[in-house]
Amino acid sequence: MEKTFGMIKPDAVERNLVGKILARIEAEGFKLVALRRIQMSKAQAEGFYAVHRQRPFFNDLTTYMSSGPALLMVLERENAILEWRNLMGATNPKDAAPGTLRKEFAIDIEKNSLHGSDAPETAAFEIPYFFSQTEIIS
Ligand code: IDP
Ligand code: MG
Repeated sequence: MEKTFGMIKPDAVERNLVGKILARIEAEGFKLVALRRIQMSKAQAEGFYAVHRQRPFFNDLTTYMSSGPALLMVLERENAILEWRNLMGATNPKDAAPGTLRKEFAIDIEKNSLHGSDAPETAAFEIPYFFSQTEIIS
């Protein structure tokens, strides 16, 4: 069983989409092994997205991510990292395949409703960025 880090971003929490998204996650065979609702600080968002520091969208992205509450999740299933990326769909909802969560819910390339780790090394950074070992219960 593999674990990945996921988020329901502020744009989706604000539009009351949490229940619909969690239902879909469970229906697709993921187990929610950790869950928390927070509003991250700008500094926390900057640390989380440090890999994107040089990108032109970094300041807007970290402002948006700290603008309201988000849901933090650790998801577990076989091949969780790839399967969660597949369920989310492409970063830009215009490119997201039918049936993906971003196709259904995302507003635009920035406010794209969901986050997911993109590789094992990323999950290994992102999970402990927000969760302690005792909060993750398989
Ligand atoms: P990902 O979330 O699909 O892994 P990344 O390239 O890692 O996509 O980008 C992180 C986040 O930054 C995206 O989910 C989105 O919110 C935002 N983002 C990515 N590219 C752009 C862009 O070109 N303009 C504005 N925001 C962007
Ligand atoms: Mg990414």
